[in-house]
Amino acid sequence: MTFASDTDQPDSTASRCGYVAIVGRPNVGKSTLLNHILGQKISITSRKPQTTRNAVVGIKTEGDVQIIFVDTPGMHLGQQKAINRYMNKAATSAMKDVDVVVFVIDRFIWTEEDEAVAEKLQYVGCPIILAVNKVDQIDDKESLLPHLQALSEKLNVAEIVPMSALRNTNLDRLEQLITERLPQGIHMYPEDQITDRSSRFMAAEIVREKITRQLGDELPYEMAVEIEEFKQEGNLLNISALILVERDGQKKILIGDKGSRIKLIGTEARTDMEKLFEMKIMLKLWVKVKSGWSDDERALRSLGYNEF
Ligand SMILES: Nc1nc2c(ncn2[C@@H]2O[C@H](COP(=O)(O)OP(=O)(O)OP(=O)(O)O)[C@@H](O)[C@H]2O)c(=O)[nH]1
Ligand SMILES: [Mg+2]
Repeated sequence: MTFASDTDQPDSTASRCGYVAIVGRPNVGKSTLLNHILGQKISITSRKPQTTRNAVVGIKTEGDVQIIFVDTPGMHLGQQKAINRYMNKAATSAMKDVDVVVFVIDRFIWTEEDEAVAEKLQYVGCPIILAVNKVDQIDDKESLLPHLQALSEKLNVAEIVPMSALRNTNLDRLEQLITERLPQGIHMYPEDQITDRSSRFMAAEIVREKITRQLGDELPYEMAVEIEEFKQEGNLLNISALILVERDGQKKILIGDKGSRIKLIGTEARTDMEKLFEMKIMLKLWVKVKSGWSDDERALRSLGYNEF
């Protein structure tokens, strides 16, 4: 016999919740994948490697399932400044204590940095799903199959999913494979929460994205953004951001002819911020030279590159 109170109870065994780390070398499309799975821009992206600097959490809740994704900085070799060490550490640390790892690679390309990621992954205890991204850029689709076969022989992964983050191809399949591997449990975040990052962090990241997109080659990663003011007055959000560069020449490039470049960066950033915060924004940008910040542990900590 079934009593009313029994059937009214939510089915606790149906509820799933877990952590998923998105890892890989720089520029393979990790942040694009997170944004397209969430259907909202949480993590900044660009054509340039080393765009993501901090682990960024994106939360997707659909019915009984909550997936907590952690987008990570691309793991890289070679550069040895404090900022590079920070980024690699943030990525390595995000792999620990998750329920699933999504290892993203770019089509058939396999570099020593991919190899280094694969080596690190040998020590994670959870299932690894290999996401072969950017397949929209493969003309000869027939060539995909033997390649996937070779990867499955070489790597110890639970699943291999060819996909295109940018074109939303096969993302539902990836999500399904993730969901199957999540533990049962109650949800950690409210249904409508999409990230654990603060509005200030998001604002700084938007400015950094616009600079990276506009000036990536000319300002090789030697730039940081600090929010100095973040204040709401009525319907207006006042944001003031300080852009730190390493050298005087970089400041000139960033400001541009008669301030044209910085103005464009400001306009683009403001548009994105108005969308994200659903409010009118007054944005002020300042540029300051602070040489050595990217190799100075203390300066990094004061810029928020300290916890993961
Ligand atoms: N054609 C194509 N381009 C893609 C795809 N996914 C990402 N990209 C592009 O690849 C570039 C890098 O994407 P990101 O998402 O910033 O890469 P990432 O792995 O997060 O890079 P880092 O943060 O530097 O580690 C961007 O120009 C994206 O538009 C895809 O499926 N197809
Ligand atoms: Mg990224």
